Amino acid sequence: MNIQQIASTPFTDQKPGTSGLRKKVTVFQTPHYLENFVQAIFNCATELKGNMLILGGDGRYYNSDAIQTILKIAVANGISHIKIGRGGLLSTPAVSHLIRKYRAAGGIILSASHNPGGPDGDFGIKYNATNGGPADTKFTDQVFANSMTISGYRIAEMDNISLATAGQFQFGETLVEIIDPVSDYADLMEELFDFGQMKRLLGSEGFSICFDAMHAITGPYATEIFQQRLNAAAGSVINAQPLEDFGGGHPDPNLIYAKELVARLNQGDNSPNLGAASDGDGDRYMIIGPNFFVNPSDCLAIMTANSHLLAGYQAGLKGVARSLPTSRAVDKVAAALGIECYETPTGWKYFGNLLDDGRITLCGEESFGSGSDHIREKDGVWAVLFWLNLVAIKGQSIEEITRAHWARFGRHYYSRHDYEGLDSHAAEAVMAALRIRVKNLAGTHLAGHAVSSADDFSYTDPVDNSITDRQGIRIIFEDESRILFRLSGTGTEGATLRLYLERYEPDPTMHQLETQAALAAMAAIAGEVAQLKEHLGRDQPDIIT
Ligand code: G16
Repeated sequence: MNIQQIASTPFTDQKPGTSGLRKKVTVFQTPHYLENFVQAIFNCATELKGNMLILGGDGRYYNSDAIQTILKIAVANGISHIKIGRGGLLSTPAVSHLIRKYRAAGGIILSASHNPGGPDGDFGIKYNATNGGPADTKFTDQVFANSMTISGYRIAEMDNISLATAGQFQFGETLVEIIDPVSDYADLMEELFDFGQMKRLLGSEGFSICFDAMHAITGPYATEIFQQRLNAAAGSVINAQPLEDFGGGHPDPNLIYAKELVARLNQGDNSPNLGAASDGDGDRYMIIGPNFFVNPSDCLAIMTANSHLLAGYQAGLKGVARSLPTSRAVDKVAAALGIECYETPTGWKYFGNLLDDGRITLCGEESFGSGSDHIREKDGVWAVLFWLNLVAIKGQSIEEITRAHWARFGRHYYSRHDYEGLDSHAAEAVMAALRIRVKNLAGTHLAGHAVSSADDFSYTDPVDNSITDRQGIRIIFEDESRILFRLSGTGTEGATLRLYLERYEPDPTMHQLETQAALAAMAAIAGEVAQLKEHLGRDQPDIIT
């Protein structure tokens, strides 16, 4: 096997964000761009040498090309065994599981998650470590530093291999295996949930589901699990074929982008009983019932309150965690259960230590993600199975389960307002001004609402004591309402300011309000405190979820 050493010069913009390096496809196509970054990963993850690597992606445009390139660099860097999903496909949760199951040293996932794909769309690359979870900030900082000084990369001189069918190839010292992307993951799901119970429900008169794979990675997974293993009716999984451009859609499972699903669920008596959608790489999900949406923060709280009913979680929960901007609905449940509830910065990587240290069993985020200690990623299909199994056990609808939860724990009205495509300097100016403003807010009143505390969130990891600061401005009111501001770390163009609004309502007679109406006072306070109109020239968000 001939190994070439190719000289290259550093790119200055290869700093990973909330979840890996995300850029336009055209940026990744720049000569040496992908190669430099991948070599920087191998330079830092020295444990990969002589060990196993898992490799796959969400099937978006450039996925197959990138896999061939990464494979050649991996061979040249002495990786002894590489497992690649057939067709170059692997969901993010499946990669996490495969790393753990086969004791691989790490995994490379090609995805820009819920961002659109295609030649003018987005691409991304993430590295997951030996525990199966997203590499921590210490590692991604090292990769960034390495990318800034890199002088070249090693690449094996070999032809492209066929990814189309399962099989094995030997290249020098490296065994390359093309594997079924679905079966190991589907087997794991059978261990965690009661497939018999769900089969009976799906076989009963008048019960049906609709899973919208949004032409992204979960199509093959959902088809195998729901239609083959659980006998859901043919056609229960829609948009099941992964496409390079996601069919021109935006593979983000929310009420705005999962339009076809929402229309099917809102067609009266003929509506399926449970609707679900998942994103580009299969870690996000949305759950809806007929004319009823469950916000992701409530999802985590409801899962926490009911997990003891599910086969895989009957031993009880060690603890739970949520990211800072996720509503505090789960905090109420944790308090009732007498378990710890951790508050982390945004980014699944911050749950890794808590999971590895056995401190938590469930965790989740407002950004349509929930997960458990079965892997080290959030997991869309797992979450949908959790809900389906819960419906089978309780014999209640999604809406009934959610309303009963609110009646018991109170309702957290919650919404996220996104201001997209901002000039980065203007967005930074909003945050800089807020950092100053919050210093003096505690003990004051904003539009008649008493502020109990206000700060820029700093997180001390209880396991390794590492400190991550400047993670978001939070203003907390005496009535338990909250306002938070932070900049997104996953965009590829300009900046996105996220404003998170929350109001706690313990009184069940007040649980019927429309969400935006319930949060109108908080939205007005937020606009005033951050002087959004003055800084951004806008007073309305682009996206409300
Ligand atoms: C990623 C992270 C999540 C985070 C989300 C949004 O999800 O894994 O932890 O909540 O981005 O991040 P931001 O608010 O910085 O845009 P995904 O599904 O995009 O990989």
